[in-house]
Amino acid sequence: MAITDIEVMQNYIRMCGDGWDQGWHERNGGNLTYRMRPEEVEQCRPYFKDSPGEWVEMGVQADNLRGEFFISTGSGKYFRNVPLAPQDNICIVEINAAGDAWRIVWGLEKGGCPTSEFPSHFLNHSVRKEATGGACRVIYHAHPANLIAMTYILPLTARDFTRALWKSATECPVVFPGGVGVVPWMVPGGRDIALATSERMKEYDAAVWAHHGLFASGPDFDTTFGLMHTIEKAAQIYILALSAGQGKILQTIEDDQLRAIAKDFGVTLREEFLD
Ligand code: 2HA
Ligand code: ZN
Repeated sequence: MAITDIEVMQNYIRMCGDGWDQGWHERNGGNLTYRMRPEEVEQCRPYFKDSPGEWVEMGVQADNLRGEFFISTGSGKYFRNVPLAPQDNICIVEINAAGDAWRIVWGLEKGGCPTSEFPSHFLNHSVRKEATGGACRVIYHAHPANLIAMTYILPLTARDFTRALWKSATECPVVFPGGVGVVPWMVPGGRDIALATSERMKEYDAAVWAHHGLFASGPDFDTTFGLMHTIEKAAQIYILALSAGQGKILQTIEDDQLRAIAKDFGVTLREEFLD
């Protein structure tokens, strides 16, 4: 028995491999964090280091994440390598009692620290935990090419992106009835982009980073991966249709058709995004 035989670790590792297989994680692109359930922490605790790492301040703070444990990809590590050598490419971090620092309790055996986007993940976990009554556990950042391409040709507003995506595939209004947020281009890795993203994540469960990628959130690995996958698939259809039609669209899903989907599937669309 090894820590990587524990179900939560297996599911986390599988998601990293799935993201690589989709082509969303060139080089060290993207990052994944999971807020562990207490029983998962107890399952993993026998494998924790005898002496954990030093506390490292994050530059951000969250009261509702004091004492939590997260699984995180490592900064500079490649998703491709996670299934091959999880112990060297991912880690488990503990958050301190003040909610403003982490320390490594397992993993990154050849050195390193959690993802460079840990401040963004951390604040997103905080606002999504609050917004979902504790249900949200996964924050996933990837670099899906078609969605990134859309950020060069559409106005960078939540309304424009949500409408374009909803109209690009019939399942979209059902999968993300609340729409997607948009963060303008910013320098990645720091406090400012973390704060800007978490502001969007108060309202949306996914946020586009202009010319960079997408943050998606959810209660479990399948739902979160599925949200990333659905958004990127819709973006691909949008780009394919515009490219094939040389910018001309002959027909699309009309607003009343979006309303009809919402009615039959029992979801509430963000009304201000409809005409
Ligand atoms: O981890 O994706 O945004 C590399 C990145 C930074
Ligand atoms: Zn990135």
